[in-house]
Amino acid sequence: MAYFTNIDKIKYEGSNSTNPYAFKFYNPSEKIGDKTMEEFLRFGVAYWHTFTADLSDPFGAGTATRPWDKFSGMDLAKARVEAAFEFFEKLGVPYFCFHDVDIAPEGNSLKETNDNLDTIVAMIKDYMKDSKTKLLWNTANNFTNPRFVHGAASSNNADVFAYSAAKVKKGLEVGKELGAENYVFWGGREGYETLLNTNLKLEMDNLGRLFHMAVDYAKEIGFDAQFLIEPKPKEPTSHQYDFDVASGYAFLQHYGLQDHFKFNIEANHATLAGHTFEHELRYARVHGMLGSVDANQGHPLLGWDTDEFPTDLYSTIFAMYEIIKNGGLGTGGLNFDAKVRRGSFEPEDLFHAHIAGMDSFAVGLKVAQKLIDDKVMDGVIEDRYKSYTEGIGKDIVEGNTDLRKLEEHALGLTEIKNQSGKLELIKAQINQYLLKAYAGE
Ligand code: XUL
Ligand code: CO
Repeated sequence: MAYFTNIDKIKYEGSNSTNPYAFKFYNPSEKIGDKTMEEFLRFGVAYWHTFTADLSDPFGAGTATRPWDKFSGMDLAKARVEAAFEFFEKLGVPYFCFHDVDIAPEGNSLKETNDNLDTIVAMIKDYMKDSKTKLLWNTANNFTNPRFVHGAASSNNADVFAYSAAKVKKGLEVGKELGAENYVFWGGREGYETLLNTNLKLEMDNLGRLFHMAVDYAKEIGFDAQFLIEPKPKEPTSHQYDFDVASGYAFLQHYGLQDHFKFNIEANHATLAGHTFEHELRYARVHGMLGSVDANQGHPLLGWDTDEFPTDLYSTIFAMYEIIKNGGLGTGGLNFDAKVRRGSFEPEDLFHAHIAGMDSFAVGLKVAQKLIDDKVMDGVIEDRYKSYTEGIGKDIVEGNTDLRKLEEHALGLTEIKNQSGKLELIKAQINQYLLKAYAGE
């Protein structure tokens, strides 16, 4: 059955197009540097926001009108698969992502839940045979059900630890079955509400234990997806253990897991942690830990995870700068972990939202590549740090000095000369590059 009957395949029509169902900047076959846009951007649709969510919020009921909502139970799950593959095809996206509970309803027992999953996974596998859309990643939702009230792998209750482990085990099997290129761990409940009743050390140790078991099991079943941790500082917990990339990286190193994981970085999680999106990307990149991206944006006036579709072009430029410098995302991609606003409740809005996000990242890619080619930031950076390429600076970075020698150097200085950081010049140049890209220059 078709669900988006009034919408044809979305094509690239260029920046002068007035067709709302066309890409204005995302031209999949256009070469940027040594890759096509499609190869670089590796877009993914988030199943939960696009096919499962009803747009409810803590203050009000769902508003979404979805043609598949006339079904319920397993029929609804099947209708969503049909709708999803029609959507992927029409949008021309190479990837999708899901949690276990997004694709199949939970049963009355774990066994029944797994049976439901098996049925839908088999259906998805069938659809994937005739589709170009692949699974970027899957994950276990170990946060929604009331059993996870005190956490999942970090719960005080060992039975809940076991239940979480069982869901991760099934998730790895499903990922293998569908050829997932990555497997994500987002610890929505892996944190605490208050320290007053929390054994922080045991909870973190247990989280480390679950990750080790997952690494071992994936190896055992021959599932070679890249494992990804998705940091978020808070919400729903008041403190999440994978707070940001820096604390997540420390965690991985402490538990000897750093060779088995990379990070899935979400823009809105970065801003919740008090960082910019590009800070998290840079931090992961320079440590060789940048794996994938949840592409969205927060609202500057709201202090929670609003998961808006990414339309801020400065943000997409700075993100793509990091991704290009990383040599791309490897097996990762740009998953739209983003939802249409509660007022954008019509099915068509799902297309407008994804087109907006894809076009915004296409502009980001084009501008970032030009900024890199012309060394707009890199030239300034090279120049700012040139004191480390000769003399005492060279000795410092090559480890040929010590405090005594440095004191000797400092005592001999008559004048210390600093130079401008040129921030306003760089910002003006970025604007110029952005506007030139609009003009197609
Ligand atoms: C929640 C969030 C999740 C993860 C996957 O903030 O980002 O949807 O991406 O569990
Ligand atoms: Co996310």
